[in-house]
Amino acid sequence: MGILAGKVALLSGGSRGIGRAIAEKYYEEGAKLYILSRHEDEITRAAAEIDRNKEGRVIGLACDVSSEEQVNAVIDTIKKNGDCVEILVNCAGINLRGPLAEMPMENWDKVMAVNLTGAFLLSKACYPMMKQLGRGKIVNIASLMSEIGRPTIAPYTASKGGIKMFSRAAAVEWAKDNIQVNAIIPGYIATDINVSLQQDENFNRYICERTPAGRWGRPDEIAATALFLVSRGADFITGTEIAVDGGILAAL
Ligand code: GCO
Repeated sequence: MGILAGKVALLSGGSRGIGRAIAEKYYEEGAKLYILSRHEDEITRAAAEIDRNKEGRVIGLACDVSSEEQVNAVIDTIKKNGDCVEILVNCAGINLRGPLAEMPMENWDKVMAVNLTGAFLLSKACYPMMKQLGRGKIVNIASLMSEIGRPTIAPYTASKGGIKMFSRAAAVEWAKDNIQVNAIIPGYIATDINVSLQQDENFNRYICERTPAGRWGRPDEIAATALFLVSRGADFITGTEIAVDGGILAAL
């Protein structure tokens, strides 16, 4: 039996990339999963693929995490199923790149809404269940951009700086409820969000040269840390960040 058997986990951004890898890892460890994405067919397909043993242990729900109404609808569904979320992974993230001087306000608002407001809404919505249960774990996916800047991604960088501090704020407020809140700082990971960067020869070379490990990271390497953070061994870890980045932060 896996270490998450009997536990219910809710993951935003669960259909692709890092969120998908974490969902697969938690599934292997026996959790019942609710995974979210804005796109209905994508999330239904992902749920069916993750639920390899066809146990009905993965439920895909369409949800725009920046909508309080849609987040509350997800929580209602979970409660109607008689489930209680013990683990929340805030992974939904978008990046709209472009020079700051020309950045449309719409792009700023969208990135903030998904990357930052989404984590706030989901955390707030899950809190009563965790409090009632007497324990909970929240893992927020931050970024190198929680620590450093890079041109052309100002909204993303601001949102990821924000998620780090939101994570700490929730951690100190909910520690008394036995809820641990931490963030992971992924380095450059080979996922859909970074396809254009990997295809850009110069950028790709830059990343491989600047990352001491000499390569892009894999989503399953983030998932391994996301599993540790929700395990019993991490019960006294809260309000902190773990970089899984091949050493790039140490080197920059
Ligand atoms: C970028 C990327 C980011 C990073 C990631 C690093 O443009 O730099 O889009 O998504 O890959 O956040 O931690």
